[in-house]
Amino acid sequence: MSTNYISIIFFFLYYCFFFSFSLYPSFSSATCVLRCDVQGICYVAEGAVCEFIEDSNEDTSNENEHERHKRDAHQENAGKGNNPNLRSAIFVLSERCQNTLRCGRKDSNPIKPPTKVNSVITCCLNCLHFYPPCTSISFKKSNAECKLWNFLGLPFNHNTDEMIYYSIKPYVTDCSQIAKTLPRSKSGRYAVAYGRETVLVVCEIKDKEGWTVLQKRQNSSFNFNRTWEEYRRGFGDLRSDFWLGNEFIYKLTSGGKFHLRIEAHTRTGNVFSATYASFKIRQESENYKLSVGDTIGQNDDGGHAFFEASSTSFSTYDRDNDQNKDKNCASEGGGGWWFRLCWNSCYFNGLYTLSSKCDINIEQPQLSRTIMMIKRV
Ligand SMILES: [Ca+2]
Repeated sequence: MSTNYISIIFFFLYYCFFFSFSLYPSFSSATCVLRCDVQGICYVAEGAVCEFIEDSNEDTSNENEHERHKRDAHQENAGKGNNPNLRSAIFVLSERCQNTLRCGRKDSNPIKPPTKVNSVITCCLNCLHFYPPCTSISFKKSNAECKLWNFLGLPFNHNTDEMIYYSIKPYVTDCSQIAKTLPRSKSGRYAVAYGRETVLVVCEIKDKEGWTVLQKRQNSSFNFNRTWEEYRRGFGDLRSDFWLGNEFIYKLTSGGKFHLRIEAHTRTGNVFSATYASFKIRQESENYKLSVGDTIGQNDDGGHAFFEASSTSFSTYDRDNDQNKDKNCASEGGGGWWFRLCWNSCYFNGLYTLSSKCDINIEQPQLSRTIMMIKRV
């Protein structure tokens, strides 16, 4: 199938997506869709509700932008982004963040110095231009100052009468699609579509393959002994230690086939890793039951130690779904996981200091950092 046909299908799905939202007046009234053709000319999509008029005089005073144009000269005819497909995005008027993991935290500085632009649309276009890492904009009405940000949602203590915040609504749903659509993308945080929401995820991108990170721990200091609700919604900080959230993992993995990749570092400096042929979890009413395939990597080791068995339910200290009648495995070692009979304390979310029972080869290591990530296949 040629790229053009794929683009047409994308646009069709995209419009269906948008018009399905237009059934919700409160949402559509805050939605503005910008479309950019292959010549890089952008316009407001038909049927979209925008509260401002596009001004074609883009700010060109920024030296870095100029340098970027020169560097990306071969893409000039296709617009200013990494890929013309991704220049078509919905900017959704940001709502206040209630969940800092989903929305991302406001970084202390914008991703580039503020610029003066002619309109908020120009500011949005600049964000598309730098997507990724730009995922949202702020536009100050009084002095037309445009800032590009790497977070989603309106920050707290913010006066919306003076400022406009918009977030991008992308139509990529995971890091695999980002790596394919954006050939020069690097590991980092990206915005992906998640039903009606836009969420930030962490992508590990190697050899043009994108992995969506589900879990990351860099040391034992951050508390992973959390409630069912916290594991359901996700917790932590995408820039350091986090659990992406069972509900998100369920919805993501139910939409395709994924490989799972895990890596565990021990305190003694060893690394255990494995790639599994498949990974999926069921919905909450089925306790996010695990379905994981066999390991497939050439140099896999220790993979068997991390999952007691497929078809085990997720448990937390306040929700016992394991098959041990005498106790709650999650209460014993801390943290949420897919426990069966509690013999495995080598799971990634437990108390690292109690993980000495890990039975990986002949060693009995304590974990020092771990990562779990999935790739669409
Ligand atoms: Ca039990």
